[in-house]
Amino acid sequence: MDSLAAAPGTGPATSPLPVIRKPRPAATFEGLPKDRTLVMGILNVTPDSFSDGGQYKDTDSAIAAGLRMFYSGADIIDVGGESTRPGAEEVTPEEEQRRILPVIRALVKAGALVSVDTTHTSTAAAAIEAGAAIINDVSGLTIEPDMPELVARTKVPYILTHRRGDAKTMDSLTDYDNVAADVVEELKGVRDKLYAAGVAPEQIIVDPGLGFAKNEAQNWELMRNIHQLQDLGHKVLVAASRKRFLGTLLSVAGKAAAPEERDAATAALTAISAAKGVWAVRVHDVGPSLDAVKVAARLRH
Ligand code: PMM
Repeated sequence: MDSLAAAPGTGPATSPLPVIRKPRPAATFEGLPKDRTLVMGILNVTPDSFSDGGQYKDTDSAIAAGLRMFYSGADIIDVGGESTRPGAEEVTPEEEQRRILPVIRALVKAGALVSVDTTHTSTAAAAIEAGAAIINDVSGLTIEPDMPELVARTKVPYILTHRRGDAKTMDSLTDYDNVAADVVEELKGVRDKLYAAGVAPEQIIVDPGLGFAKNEAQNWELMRNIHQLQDLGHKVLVAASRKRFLGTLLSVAGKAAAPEERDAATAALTAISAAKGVWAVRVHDVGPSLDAVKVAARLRH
């Protein structure tokens, strides 16, 4: 059996690395299932992500968590090295790459389809070199102007997330006339920058950016009107997993539910998103969402 990392690759889920199966050819974007909504598992290799804080802060435990998600059926593993939660501190691209590149290489070697969650062009380029097949950029192109050129040149799918401002300012930028219509208009504006750089329409996946410059009511309003994003003609990704608006919904005696208490509500939103025909959901807890998308697919067909 080939080992993917320096650490021994045996043992149950509680040991540093799960059993590592034989390396397989990496999955391809074109090879993803087309008869149901896809499940993207979240792998934040950060010490400060809001919802799984500190869980995967070293390479081996991150690889182990990614492999567990892959073997439990995640279609895509989304690997990120910088927390994007409101108020988070920025990390340098060098530190971000130090965290994520070994993890990406190991998951690709195991046969997983990996997306890279980054706002930095240099990190996206290095991740593609390491085998990542999708760029997941939550910046909405507000940070690095050369990202469209990289997307055009590499021809990889690109997740275009709606947002306003940065991690420090977004919570104060929630004035919309009509949140769904405004998000669609603003996404169109950013999409035009991608088109101008030569990115093809089928490369673009749009994301409403739940929680990024949206208050609780606006997140629900966007979920209710997700068809308006679908009408843009691109694939749509919904990333609601463990977000603050779910914590607020599930509050008890005025106290928001903790992130790890939001997984059932996340799976409920996955089922609803899948019933609405979105392309993919991005979630922390892969198993229940995978069941939910199968239920929705069975009902639809
Ligand atoms: N949210 C976070 C991180 N990455 N990517 C996309 N495409 N959409 C999102 O809404 C999104 C994202 C922040 O949440 P996390 O800390 O749980 O990863």
